[in-house]
Amino acid sequence: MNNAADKRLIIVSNRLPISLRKDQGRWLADPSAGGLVTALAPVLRNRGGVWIGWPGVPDLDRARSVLDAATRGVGYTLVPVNLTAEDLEQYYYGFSNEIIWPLFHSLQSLCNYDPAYWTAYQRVNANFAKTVFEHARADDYLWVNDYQLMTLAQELRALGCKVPLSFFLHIPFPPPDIFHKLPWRRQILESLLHFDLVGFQTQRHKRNFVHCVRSMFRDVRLYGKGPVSVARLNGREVRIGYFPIGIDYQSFARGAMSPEVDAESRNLKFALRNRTLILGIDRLDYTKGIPYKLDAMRDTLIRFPELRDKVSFIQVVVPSRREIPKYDELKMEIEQLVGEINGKFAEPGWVPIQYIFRSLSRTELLAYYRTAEIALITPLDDGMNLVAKEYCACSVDGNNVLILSEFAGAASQLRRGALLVNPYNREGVADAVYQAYKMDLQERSERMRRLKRNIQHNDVFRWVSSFLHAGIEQDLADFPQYEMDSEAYEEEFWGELV
Ligand code: GDG
Repeated sequence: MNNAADKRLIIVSNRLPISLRKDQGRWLADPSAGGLVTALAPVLRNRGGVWIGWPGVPDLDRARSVLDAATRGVGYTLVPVNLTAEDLEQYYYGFSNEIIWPLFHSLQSLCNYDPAYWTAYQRVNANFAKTVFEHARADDYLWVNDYQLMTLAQELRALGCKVPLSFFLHIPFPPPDIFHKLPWRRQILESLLHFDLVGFQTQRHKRNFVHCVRSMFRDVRLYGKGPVSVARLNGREVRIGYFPIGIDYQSFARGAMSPEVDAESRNLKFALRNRTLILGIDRLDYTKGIPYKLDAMRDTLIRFPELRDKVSFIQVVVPSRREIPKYDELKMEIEQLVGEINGKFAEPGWVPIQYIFRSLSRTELLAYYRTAEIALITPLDDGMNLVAKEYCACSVDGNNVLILSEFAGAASQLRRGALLVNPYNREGVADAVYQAYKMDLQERSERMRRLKRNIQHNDVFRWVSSFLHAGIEQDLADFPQYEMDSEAYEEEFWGELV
């Protein structure tokens, strides 16, 4: 492998980092503003880079000229991959989101193992591989993102691609008892082992992957401790590591102090009549545990009646994947529960749960983060959960309380500052809400100080450089160690290291 600085970077993800829309018959491209793009854009610009993915519209030919213009705007090349309506239905909604998504979040009973989905998944990964191969040069470094593209390396190797290939999984990797339910388990593992580096969010997910590999490939040999290990199999070496994704801390911290957010936050406080705001923000997704959270809020109001009329719980649900029937059923379940709880507890001038079903503007989002005294983030399973980190970065007063599911990847990093809960334990969550409500200022400030320090230090820029370093550098002894709470916690909580 060459020096890291020599290599042009090619990022591959299901979606390009832009969203296309039609305005009065004309296509327009808006750049995405997520943390991943913010962190990767400067690297792509400095090294010269390419981002390959689906532009988000089925009609590729007409969108092509817009992409060329967007490429000039972002400073690196955007290369589209076409997806037909059938591809979208079977590869994206089907295999990726009706099989891998629930299975990898350990919700295997929600999987729909339709064999046609697998065929489509392989076909689309092969299409992606063709486009990548056309654009890759011998001295490139390729970074593939996420569960939609797990068989890409195998397809690229079959085409004769020799460039170093890295893969990062943003969602959890399940333990063997769950993973083995997948009818195509061997093919997926074999494909992943064609990458040179396979990265996970946490040590636990890395360990699950290693256990699955060991259980299926008896002659694999594993070396090394710490964030990155090496697997030797069939004469090849694959690095396997964990790299907890971070946020662009400064942009959230500064944004939360901006005059617009300040004004919005004041309005919000006024509207809530200074009641304690408990905030939940989640995509509409069954992994986020929203109905369990609502049950816990009901339990809170029953067991701790002194909180009635003293707290307002705002649950923002951001629309997502409405094409999948399970998501629509979930929306109805949430709305019914909100109705039931409000019907039972509301009083003149106070409604316990305010439910918002739409995407917030960035100013609104930051104002909610800043204003909420307590955040209640209780996914049933989550790769990381960036909302938890963003909430802390926006804590301008520095005394807000984060209640976090122990099954969010972020929990291993944030356990010392957050109140960790089991989202299935309704009473435990209610106790944590009460504890947060009662917590004195000194404890709140101390906890938030720890959280902010950790999140600021392990930001998204550090994530990008550590992942690139692990994929490109020869010597793993040079690998920067994460300064995290996680190691001891995961050892003790989730068993022995690999
Ligand atoms: C996957 C993994 C992993 C949310 N509501 C609004 C809004 N958001 C933004 C947040 C945050 C992002 O969406 C959500 O990120 P999460 O990490 O919480 O969740 P997933 O979308 O499921 O992401 C996850 C992540 O990948 C990264 O590796 O952490 O585990 O599942 O950035 O700010 N943004 C705006 N309005 C909203 O209403 N503008």
